[in-house]
Amino acid sequence: MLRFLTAGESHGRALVVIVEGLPAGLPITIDEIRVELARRRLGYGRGPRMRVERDEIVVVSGVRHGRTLGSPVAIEIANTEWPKWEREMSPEPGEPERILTAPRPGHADLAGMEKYGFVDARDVLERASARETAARVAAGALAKALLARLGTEIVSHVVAIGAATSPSGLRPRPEDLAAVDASAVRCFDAAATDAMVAEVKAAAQQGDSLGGVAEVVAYGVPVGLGSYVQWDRRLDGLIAQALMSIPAVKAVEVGDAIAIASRRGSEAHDAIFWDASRLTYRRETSRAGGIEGGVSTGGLVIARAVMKPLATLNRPVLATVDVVTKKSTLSFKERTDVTAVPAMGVIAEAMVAFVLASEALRKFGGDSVAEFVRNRDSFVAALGSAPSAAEPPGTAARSGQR
Ligand code: EPS
Repeated sequence: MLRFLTAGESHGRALVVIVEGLPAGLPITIDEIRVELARRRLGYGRGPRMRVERDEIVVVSGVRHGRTLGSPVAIEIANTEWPKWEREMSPEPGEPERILTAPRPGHADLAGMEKYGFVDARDVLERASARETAARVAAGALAKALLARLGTEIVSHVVAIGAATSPSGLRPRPEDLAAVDASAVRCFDAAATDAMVAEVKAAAQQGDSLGGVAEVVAYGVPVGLGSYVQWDRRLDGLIAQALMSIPAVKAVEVGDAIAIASRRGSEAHDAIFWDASRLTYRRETSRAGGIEGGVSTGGLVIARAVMKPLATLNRPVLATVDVVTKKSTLSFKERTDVTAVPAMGVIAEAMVAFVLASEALRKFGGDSVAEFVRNRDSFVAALGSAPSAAEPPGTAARSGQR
């Protein structure tokens, strides 16, 4: 089983992630992790912290001479702003300099304060902050490295920020990722990039924030990941949970689900063809997002994460209540991003990578990467000789095929 746990507060000393269950012998470099973390900082509309903070990483365990050992991989990502926060965030007994008593509507502040019995919103926001996603992206870098052994590659791109959208159906391939990352908002279309930047500028001028949509596309996903046999093993369900867990994501779409809802069944599914030359089934559309019955079909896995506008505003206008005086007031003002949709796409890649890697390990198993890949190869080889319609079940063995 592959799993990861993160720890760390937004302005604490560091974030920590432990990834357990990776097979031994997986080549991984600190640079690969660093590159993914740097991608998460991209995007026009990010706040000032993205310019001052650096993601300094230390691989604490589980990797030796550029290969995993099969033991838990622990990674620490230092918060370089820590010296500024050391007093306010000290683990030693003491009092904060200032307490935040006017929770921000839409943020975890008030529900968290009531749930855990805090009067200082900082006790909530420090962990609820999306800073934690840096640790997820580090875990995702490991998952991507494992998937790369199977030839599985994952890309994301921004398809909407505010009212600006990219042309529908436009879908970057792995070789396009550098071009996507070069767009100011990680959008694959130049005109849409300009429109999105204009949206962000306009919102920024008014001290407001924006949401949007990022699409994740996974290429080369093996057939057979996930299962219909139990509710919590469906691949689309696992992907939806993983994406929905990203802060501010409030909806997830797999394939063309929303458009399909208003179509007839005859227009909603992906017809199946047999490719005799490659001994494989083929679908010419990917309306189901590469998942049928909770199982990957071998086609493109496509999911979209929908992000609400960030709850922290540079010009707080939403009414709230001071939790001490119970008087109406405006929420406290924090330094913030105008939008984080471009970064959310990178985090969504990491989350989808983690789910796919975890399900691939469940399907193929193996304590070393070599064993894992061998198991996949033997599964795929058997698929090619699986009984076809021309050869009903039971005849394959007789004809000498296995
Ligand atoms: C965040 C608020 C901002 C973002 C932060 C997430 O932080 P601060 O309040 O310190 O300015 O910059 O994101 C990150 C630090 C990061 O690395 O992504 C929030 O409230 O979620």
